[in-house]
Amino acid sequence: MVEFVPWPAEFVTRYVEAGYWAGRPLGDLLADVAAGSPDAPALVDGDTRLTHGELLARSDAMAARLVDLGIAAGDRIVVQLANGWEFVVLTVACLRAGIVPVMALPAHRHAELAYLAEHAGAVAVAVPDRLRDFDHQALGAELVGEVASLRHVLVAGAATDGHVDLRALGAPGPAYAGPAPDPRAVAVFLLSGGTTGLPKLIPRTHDDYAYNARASAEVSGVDAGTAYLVSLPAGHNFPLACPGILGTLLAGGRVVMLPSPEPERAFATIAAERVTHTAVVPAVAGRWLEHAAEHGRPEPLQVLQVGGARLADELARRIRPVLGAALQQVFGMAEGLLNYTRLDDPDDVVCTTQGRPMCPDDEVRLVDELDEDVPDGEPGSLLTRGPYTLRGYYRAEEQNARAFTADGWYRSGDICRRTPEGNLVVEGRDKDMINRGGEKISAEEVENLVYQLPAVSQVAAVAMPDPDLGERVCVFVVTRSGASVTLAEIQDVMSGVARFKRPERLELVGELPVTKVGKIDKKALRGRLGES
Ligand code: J2J
Repeated sequence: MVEFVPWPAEFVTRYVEAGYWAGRPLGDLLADVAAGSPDAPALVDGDTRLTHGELLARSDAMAARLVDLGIAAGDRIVVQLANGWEFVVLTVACLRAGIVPVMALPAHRHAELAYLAEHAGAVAVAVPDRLRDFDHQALGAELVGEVASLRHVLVAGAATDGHVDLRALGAPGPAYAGPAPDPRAVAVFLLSGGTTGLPKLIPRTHDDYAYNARASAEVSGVDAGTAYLVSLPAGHNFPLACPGILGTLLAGGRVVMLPSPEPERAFATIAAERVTHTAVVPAVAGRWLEHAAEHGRPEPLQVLQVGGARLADELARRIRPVLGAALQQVFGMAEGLLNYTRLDDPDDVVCTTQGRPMCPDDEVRLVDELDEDVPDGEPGSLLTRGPYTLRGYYRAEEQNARAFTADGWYRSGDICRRTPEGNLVVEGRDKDMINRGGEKISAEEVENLVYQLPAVSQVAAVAMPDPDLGERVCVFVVTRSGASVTLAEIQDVMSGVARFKRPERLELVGELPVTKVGKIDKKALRGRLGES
């Protein structure tokens, strides 16, 4: 079994007794649904349509073939797939056989994938053949040459060079008949939003993730009649399990996969597939509002979940009138805690708050710098524990000492205020992260990369406000005397990481401001950006 920081025994007892942890692996729960309504539609990707029975059969066939390849329960696969049926079948196959997917993003490049494969000790990487002019299959081959544990490249598309054809693995065939995984074991690894130089792995167990998905489905009104559209990258926690793919499948509903949230195609798909629910980030909600104002509503959409970054109140208020769907704000994190506005909340709550915890046993504290609770209504830094919130990142003792209190509270780094009726409003953050349209970027990671340039003496990455994406990355740079550096050179030195992390503005300065304790004063730097 993969090691992770366990919940203390008294919490385990509490979560089991309250019924949050059902003691069933996710794959078994999905099999129950398939057994109960085998002919109900489960998955749509273009012309590919699978019922719940067919989805399970394909996943079980894939699980059997993965095992034949020598991939065993507890082994890790780095998954970097576009939103398509292969993503869902592979994920379910892994859940059935206890193989643990590490959820990477299509935007990731060599640096992230090599690190993830190495850190997780992955035996395989699953990639598209090509995507947006990038040869993922070639990158996969490179990784196998570099990372000692990696043995297989699984390719969704035209596999070459002895790589494994993922679509063939998912063709109907003999089903996996091995043991089901332990419900307390890790089911998937998600990636942390990133405040450190390298992304951290978030272990989610079968018990906690199944609860995450089931309870989310209930809170967002997802049931057997739901058609849920996935247009955010499927490996993100939000579209994967809040309620996303897993919550919809567990409820007996139908999942519709689309590679991007581009409004024209998304609206056409919503109409053609009778989509009832979907999830977007605020930047996408903004584009959908613009599109709808000109071309009409995305009918028959009923519920639009918006989360991942702060939704401006003005935008929130336009959603129902312009898009014709109920808004549900989601303030979530891959580490666990999910806050939702409820579908029967008054408009004011839905449009001006980020909701409240999903579970009665979610514990939330808002604290000051000394970890003392702030008075009611005052902003404080959010600490949380609960039945689906991790107790530690995977193999990250040093970071865990900083990211968790001694008694197991996770420090989310978000500054929130609690309204008198108990909803949270996100007011800012005290973590060194940039939130570019919902994609999280660690300032430290950017800085480490920029320091590779010999001309750079000092660098600070900060969020610059942006009308479309909320924030973009700006770097303030002090060069060595006589040296110079350009934005193009900085972007170039970052060519081995996801494009969304690359700075989009460079400010050359003579020196960086420092705080009283001698740290770079990023607040002052952000202030300067606001002025220009
Ligand atoms: C402000 N900040 C928000 C919101 C997340 C559902 C929804 C989102 C995520 C997610 C997720 C925010 N307003 N509504 O996993 O299941 C910022 C906070 C938070 C961080 C977590 C889900 N919703 N955020 O965004 O792990 O700073 O998860 O701590 O990617 O996003 O990022 P991530």
